[in-house]
Formats: sequence, structure tokens, C-alpha cells
Amino acid sequence: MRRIVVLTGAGISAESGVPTFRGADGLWEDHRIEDVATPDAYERDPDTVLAFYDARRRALASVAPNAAHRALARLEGAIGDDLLIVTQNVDDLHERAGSRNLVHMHGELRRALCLACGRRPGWEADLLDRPGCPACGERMLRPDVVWFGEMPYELERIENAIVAADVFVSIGTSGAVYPAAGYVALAAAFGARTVELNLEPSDAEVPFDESHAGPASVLVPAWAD
Ligand code: BJW
Repeated sequence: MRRIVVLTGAGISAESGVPTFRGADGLWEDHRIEDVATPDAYERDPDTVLAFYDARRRALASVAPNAAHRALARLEGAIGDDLLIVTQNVDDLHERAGSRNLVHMHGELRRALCLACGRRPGWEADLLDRPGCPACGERMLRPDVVWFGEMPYELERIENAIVAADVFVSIGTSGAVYPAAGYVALAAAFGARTVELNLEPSDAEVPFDESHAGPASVLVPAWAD
């Protein structure tokens, strides 16, 4: 059985109506990164940061998985745990499509992180209302997302899977943010075939064995089915 690791980025959710980060109409056209996605920004001005993430969490209610998320869920249905999806996305569209063997390396909008007890409860309400941690009552809950300078989640599990993979597929990511941007080089070094499915060729650290340009909703079902 072939072992496959799929790395996804904002581009896979773009056709569902979730904005990407960089480029025209990207989220960071309207917000400076350092004003919303760093621990310093949260310390300096928590309300602006919480409002930014509250708005994005609310927006999840009006989007749905697209053909690319569904194709990956079907592939997991066919090959089970030989497929690991590593997503940089904080939306929940892979889960809603039916994927289960999934790592959210940059966290999840639908979780909060308690700064007092470290728990990560599932979360739907606005954090700007200072609701308090359900476990310990602490009022400073932050979104459970990984900001610049913070350690992404489950790196060891991800790296072990990439080292053991026969195929590594990168979908809808610009390759601008590490450590995820380094995974194609790791996969290639350990002998995986590397495939890119992206609207345009990305700034990859090493060239992919195969690179296909186009929308994820077309390329991913064509590759996965
Ligand atoms: C489509 C499409 C369609 C559009 N179909 N495609 C070297 C090594 C290690 C670290 C660093 C390093 N150099 C610098 C660092 C530090 C830093 C970093 O990478 N900085 C760079 C700016 C250089 N990294 C960190 O701080 C990370 N932590 C860390 O490194 O810890 C220490 C460590 C050291 C060594 C090893 C391991 C760890 C943490 C990074 C956290 C990133 N957080 C964010 C915000 C999350 C919360 C939120 O959502 O607000 O994560 S930043 C943002 O960028 C978000 C994304 O997940 C991430 C990646 O963006 P993505 O998904 O690629 O989106 P875009 O918009 O850039 O690209 C979309 C792509 O889709 C484009 O190519 C389009 O063409 C395409 N597309 N429509 C197909 N329909």
C-alpha cells in the first residue's frame, strides 16, 4: 500500500469562499501580519486580535467544503490511515468533508486556548466577550491558532509520516511559511515522489517531481480519484 502525505494550505479552501492570506484579495491586504498574527500583537492589543479571529470563526458558518476537500475524504475512505492530511488551515472544511486522519499544524478557529490551564476546548462563541475558560474560569482565552514565532502542533508526527511517505502532495499553499515550506525538501530527501497542485507554481524550496497549475476543485479530484 502506498503511504501518502498531503499538505494543504489556504488555496484548497479558496473556492469555498475562505480568503487566502497572500496576494490580491488575501486576508493580509487589509491587516498587517504583525498587527494580528503574532504573540506581540495579542499582548499589545488583544481586542483587535480577538475581533479578527471572531469574525473569521463566524464566517465559517457560511462556507462549505468543495470538491477538493471531498476528494481527499474519499481517498481516505479508500486507503484509510495510509493517507495523512497535514493542513495549515484553521478552518474545519476537511473534517466537514469527512476526513479524520488529519493534523491542524497551525491550530483551529473552532478551538480556544486557555492561557492559565493550557486546555484547548472546542469553541463557537466570540472570544472578545471574555467568556472565561470552562475548566478553570480564566478570562484570557485566545484563539487556538499558531502565530509567527510559535511552535506548530504535532511536528514529530508530521515529520515521521513524511519520512515514511511514498508520495507527498502539496495543495494550495504558497510555500512562504516554515516549517511547512520545508516539507517538500524533507519528502524528496527521503525518497517520496513529490507533487504540487496549486493555482500557480509556488516558491518551493526544491522543485516538485510533478507540478500542476489550476484550481484545487478540478486538480484534486483528478489526482485523487
Ligand atoms: C489556490 C487557489 C485555488 C489560491 N486552488 N490553489 C525557517 C525555518 C523555520 C522557521 C522560520 C524560518 N524562517 C522564518 C521562520 C519563522 C516563521 C516563518 O516561516 N516566517 C516566514 C514569513 C519566512 N515561522 C514561524 O514562526 C512558525 N513557527 C516556527 O517556525 O517555530 C519554530 C520552529 C523552528 C524550526 C522548526 C520547527 C519550528 C509558525 C508559523 C505560523 C504561521 N501562522 C499563520 C497564521 C495562522 C493563524 C491564522 O490563520 O490567522 O498560518 S501565517 C499564515 O500563513 C497561516 C497559513 O497557514 C500560512 C501559510 O499560508 P498558505 O496556506 O500557504 O496561504 P497563502 O495565501 O500564502 O497561499 C495560498 C496559495 O494557494 C497560493 O499559492 C495561491 O496561488 C493558491 N491558490 N486559490 C489552488 N482555487
